[in-house]
Amino acid sequence: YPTSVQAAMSDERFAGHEGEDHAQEVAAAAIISAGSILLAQRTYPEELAGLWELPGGKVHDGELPAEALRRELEEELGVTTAIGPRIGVDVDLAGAGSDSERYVLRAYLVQLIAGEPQPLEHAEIRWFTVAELRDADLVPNDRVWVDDLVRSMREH
Ligand code: DCM
Repeated sequence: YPTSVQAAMSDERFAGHEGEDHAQEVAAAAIISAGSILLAQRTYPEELAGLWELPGGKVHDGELPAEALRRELEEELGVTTAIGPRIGVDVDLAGAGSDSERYVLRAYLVQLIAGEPQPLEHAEIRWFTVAELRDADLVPNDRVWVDDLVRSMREH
């Protein structure tokens, strides 16, 4: 390679593309209304079936996270939504894919614009109060967000 390209290849920004920066995103929705949050009960895989989650899914190639989340909520709940700011920390998903790809799970505050939420791909959906959220059987990844969600629920 020419010297200029070699310099670029040894640059830490270049090296970064093969490491930390490469995680695929899973986007999840914190739908909060009248002090309650809408959670969905998973049907798969076996170890997560019956547990409650913030609905959402994988961001496809070429999609922005907000676009992906709007699509997933249309598919899963049959609703039109507006995606707001991030809430809570990034969660590393070890081996969420069938490949060796790394995934990071991120939550967003989401507003319902139109439609009545339905469990199109979940066993059940239900509105949880703060007390019910604290008591809920959440998927392990989502448990880290509970305090942030409660704070936001108390503001709504
Ligand atoms: N996931 C999660 N919490 C959420 C949404 C998803 O832990 N609120 C995880 C479950 C899967 C991965 O993200 O490992 C992809 O989700 P799905 O199987 O729903 O596409």
